[in-house]
Amino acid sequence: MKVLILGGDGYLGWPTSMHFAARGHDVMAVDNYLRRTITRQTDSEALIPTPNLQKRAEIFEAVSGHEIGIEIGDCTKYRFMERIFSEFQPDAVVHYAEQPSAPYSMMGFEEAKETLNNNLNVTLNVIHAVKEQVPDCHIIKLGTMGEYGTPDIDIPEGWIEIEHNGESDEFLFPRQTGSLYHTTKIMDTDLLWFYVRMNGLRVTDLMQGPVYGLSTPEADMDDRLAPNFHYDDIFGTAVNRFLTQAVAGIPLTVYGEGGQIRGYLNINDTLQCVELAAENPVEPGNLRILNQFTEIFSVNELAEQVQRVGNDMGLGVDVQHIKNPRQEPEDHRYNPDNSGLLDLGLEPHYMTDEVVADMLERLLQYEDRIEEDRILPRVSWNEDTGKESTEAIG
Ligand code: USQ
Repeated sequence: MKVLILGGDGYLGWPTSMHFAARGHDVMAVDNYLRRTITRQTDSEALIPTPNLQKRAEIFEAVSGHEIGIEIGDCTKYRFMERIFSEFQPDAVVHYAEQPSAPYSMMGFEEAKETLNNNLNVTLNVIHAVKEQVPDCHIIKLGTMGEYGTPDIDIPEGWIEIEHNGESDEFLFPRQTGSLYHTTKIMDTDLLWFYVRMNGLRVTDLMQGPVYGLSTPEADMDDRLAPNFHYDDIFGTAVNRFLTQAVAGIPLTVYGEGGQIRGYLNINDTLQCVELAAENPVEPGNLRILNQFTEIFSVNELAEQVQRVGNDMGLGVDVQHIKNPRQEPEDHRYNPDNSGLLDLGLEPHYMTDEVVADMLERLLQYEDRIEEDRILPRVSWNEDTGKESTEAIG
């Protein structure tokens, strides 16, 4: 397959590019380093230094023999996207080219506007470039489990049958998120669904939960091929943050009561899921929605596991509940379906104690690089409570 990866420099985009290339696909990775720019501006750079995309591709080719084509450019510019699609003629495009941080999107007006403009413009450009240049190309879009919010009913994979006045029909599941970033993903889904109906595009929208991990078979071939691993409050996700905090001897930062439940997955399972989606394209005129996670944990359960494994390794891990900087339910129902990807053949990598211990061991190598002032929340959903957000509450 010819696979175009948009956002190829990202935490998931780079490992995905290597994964497809290592399996013999013809890969082109595109990025404009937006995440690197924002992480510099917000003092949130990745833990492990990573060379630029061109250099990573050279290193990967030297160690694996597989080539990855690189284009540096802005996917919000339609002429650039039109050229890439027309020259490369992809069979599948994997669209990761979005501002991925919920806290960043909640910092203020400029960050909200940047998130909205970037995410929606890239999605619209992908849709039009496919429609006009390669109408048969399968669009694989990374959405988020956060699109559904935490409703008091079971969460299906995208669609719900609704009965009204004695009739019934199928609709997109009602969605209500907890951040502007997550809201842009709902808007993406609506845009894609519109063009699927109007133009018969083929689209898979992957509703992904928070991802953890820093090791994949290809990334492990050379330290310089590591994913962009973030542990700060803006770009780091819960598990990666807790692991880093355990290594740095900082109490694990559970926000509020810690009863927030999400569906998590190992970075290796993201790679499998995207590959399974690409290998099993939907027919034209279909929007397939798959929930992409393998295990469900509360924040408290994650903290307890990292603490237990860390203590077994002699790290002396504490857990601290701090005031939640976000507006989100801390005690709620969560029962999402995730059978679609398992039916396609996903073989999950579960978060066993051994997996946690391996990640801690790996992070110990970078202990000296951890900057403690990036750990406590610097962004609050509610400006008035921002200053209080770092207070310990228990
Ligand atoms: N949390 C803590 N302590 C921390 C960090 C997070 O208690 O130090 C809590 C959060 O309040 C939240 C949960 O852990 O309840 C998950 O937070 P997260 O930062 O791991 O994930 P989130 O901000 O929701 O976003 C991440 C990715 C995003 C992706 C999303 C999937 O950054 O790109 O879309 O996970 S999901 O959460 O299912 O919407």
